[in-house]
Order: sequence, then structure tokens, then C-alpha cells
Amino acid sequence: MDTKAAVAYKAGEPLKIETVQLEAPKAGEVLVEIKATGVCHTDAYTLSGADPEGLFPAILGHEGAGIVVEVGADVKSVKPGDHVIPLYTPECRNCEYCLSGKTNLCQAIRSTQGKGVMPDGTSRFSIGGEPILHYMGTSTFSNYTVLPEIAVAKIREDAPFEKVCLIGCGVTTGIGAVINTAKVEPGANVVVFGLGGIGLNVIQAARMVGANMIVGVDLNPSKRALAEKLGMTHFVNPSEVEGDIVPYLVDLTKGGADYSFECIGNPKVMRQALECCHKGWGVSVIIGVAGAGQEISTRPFQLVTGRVWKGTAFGGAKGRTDVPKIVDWYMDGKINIDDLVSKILPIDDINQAFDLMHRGEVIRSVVTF
Ligand code: NAD
Ligand code: DAO
Ligand code: ZN
Repeated sequence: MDTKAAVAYKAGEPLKIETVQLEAPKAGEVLVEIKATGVCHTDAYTLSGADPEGLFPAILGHEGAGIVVEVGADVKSVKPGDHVIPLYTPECRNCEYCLSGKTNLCQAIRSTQGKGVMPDGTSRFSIGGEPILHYMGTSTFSNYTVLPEIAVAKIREDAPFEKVCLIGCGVTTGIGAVINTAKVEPGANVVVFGLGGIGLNVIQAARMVGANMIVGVDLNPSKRALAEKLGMTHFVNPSEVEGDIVPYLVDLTKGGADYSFECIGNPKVMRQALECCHKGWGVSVIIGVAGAGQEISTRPFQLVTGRVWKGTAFGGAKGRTDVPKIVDWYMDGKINIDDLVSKILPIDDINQAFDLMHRGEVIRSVVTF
């Protein structure tokens, strides 16, 4: 079939709207009509050329929602008409990682996904017979996309696509980091570095689990109002703090954060996030993805004296199991996604969504087909 898609031909160049040929789903695969997709920093990171694993030409996009149109042989868990959210972290429920009960990093299709192809080693997308690569196993910047069955979460049918698409990345990552990775308990003091799409979801999850202080740290004062609406109790702008921000935050939290979250991707801030944690038990979670080749550092004594450094991908969420529950939380009014969707644009204007993101003018732009 033919499908409309935004194609990334080359690093650093705008996406091009094209008619792309898409092969039917093979065994264990599903064809999904994407209705809406968020535009996330990770797409921009890959498009910029800074991502060492970025491959071109490809169809980017990993924060989508849509409807199953067709299923290949042996597909049992979804059927045409089901509403789904694509998963860049699949859940096969059968590999060593899934069965460990210790991680969400299913490895069933990891090697082919990283190469931009489907599990049989080939791409379903092409133009004029030349293959176009998949991206993160999802390629949601295409009106129709093919995914492995294990990489779709079935969701309820009354959930609006242009909102719940954010559960495909930002919402689940931030909320999962609090609930699954850090396991923040009621009364805890939390410090969140970076109040973008990820940090705001950390904040609303911290409020949901009953955290006491929820301190937000951001250089951009325009982030303050929405963060407060979502539960932030104290705002700190590092550019207004005299001297080192670490002792300032330790003082503010009366001994240090029980939990801190780095939601920027800056190794210097990652160090601050660890070192502002409480001696003896503070846990710091790295969510931000740093540039290729960057390294973190601290004095080992920070860890000897009881602080813990952790990281999380997709908030530690097992997609097929957890994503439908998060959709329910949104539909039940327990979490706010509406305020995170700053702009809705048609796919033809997708490059404008990237511009808005680079200018820091949106939390998320959502593109619809
Ligand atoms: P964003 O750009 O919307 O938000 C980052 C925020 O950090 C902005 O508000 C910015 O003003 C602030 N900031 C920048 N530098 C700062 C500094 N030095 N001190 C304080 N504040 C600073 O980004 P986002 O969409 O929220 O994503 C955040 C990070 O999370 C990115 O690195 C992204 O790649 C990563 N991410 C990780 C996962 C995962 O599974 N681990 C998933 C999605 C995104
Ligand atoms: O190696 O098993 C693996 C999976 C690695 C992918 C984890 C994704 C990390 C977050 C990247 C940003 C997501 C938009
Ligand atoms: Zn698995």
C-alpha cells in the first residue's frame, strides 16, 4: 500500500513529506494507522546527526497512537479495529529479560530494531524500490506503520489519540521513573532537574504518590506555572542561586533529597542531582539522555556514604502491561496530559513542530494525520 510519511533523508535536513510504499505485515506483525504522534527530543537528537546509532533514510517518530488495520499470521493479542500505542520498548513476556522480573528492557527484537529493520532483517518501507528504515521499531511519522505484535499496547477505545499518544514516551517515562524505578513513598522530598515533558510528568507522579516537597529546578522561568499546577511546591532557578546549587538544595530539603531526577541529559546536572541527595539513603535517577561520548563523574565517597545512582528507560514500564493502565489514569482524571500538549499540527507542518521544540516554546507538539 501507499502511505503518507515524513521522511528523514539526511542528518540535519528538514523532514520531507512523501508517499511511501509499505509492505503488508508478516507473521507476528501488525499494520497500524497512526492517528497522532508527539514530536520528542529524541527524534530531534537523531535528526541532528548527534545520535551515533541514527540511520538514514528513515521514518522517525516513537510517541504515537492509532488503530490496528491488519494483522499478520499468528498474531493473537490484537485484531483489526483495536486502538494501540506503539512501544519502542517492546514486551515479549518470554525472553530472559522479560522473565527476570527485574527490568523492562525486553531483548526479543533489540538487534534488528537498532538496525532500523523488522525482526526478519528487512524494512517494510520503501520509495521506488529503495528501502527506507524504521526508527525505534515504531516510525510513527508515517500515517501507516508496521510493528511487531509485541511492540503494541492495546488501549481503550474512548481515549483521544492526540492526548494519549504522549503515553508512548514522555508521560510513561516520567511517571514510571517515580513509581517503578525510584518507588517514591508518601512524605518523601523530591528534587526534579528539568521541567520539560519528562520532568513535568515526574512532578505529577510525585504529587500522585504523596511526596512532601517537590522541588523543580529549571533555567527557564516560564516552566514554573505549569509545574506548580502539576504539583511542584518549590521552584529553583540555578541562575538565581548564589554559589553552588548543591548545598542550596540540601539546605532547602533539610538534609538532602530522598529522591532526585535528572530530566535534561546534562552530565554536570546529573552530578548535582546525585550530590543533592540525602546522605545515607538518597536515590538519584538519571532519565536524560546525554550526548554521545559524554561521561558522568562524582567522588566515590558520595556512594560510599549511601547515595544511590540509578537510570531508567521508558520509566521502567512494561509497555503492554503498564501503558493501558496509564491510559486509564488519564481517562479517570488522575493525571493531566491536556496541559502537556501545547500545539496540534497537521503532518504537513511537522518541521514547524521541530522548530517550536528547538525554541523551547512547547512542552510537546502533537502531529495528526
Ligand atoms: P525538554 O527539553 O522539554 O526539557 C528539558 C528542560 O531542562 C527544559 O525546560 C530546560 O529549560 C531545562 N534545562 C536545560 N538545561 C538546564 C540546566 N542546566 N539546569 C536546569 N534546567 C535546565 O526535554 P524533555 O522532553 O523533558 O526530555 C528530557 C530528557 O529526557 C532528554 O534528554 C530526553 O532525551 C530524555 N528522555 C529519556 C527517556 C528515557 O527513557 N530515559 C525517554 C524520553 C526522553
Ligand atoms: O538496549 O535494551 C536496550 C534498549 C535501549 C533503549 C532504551 C531507550 C532509552 C531512552 C531513549 C529515549 C527514548 C525516547
Ligand atoms: Zn522480552
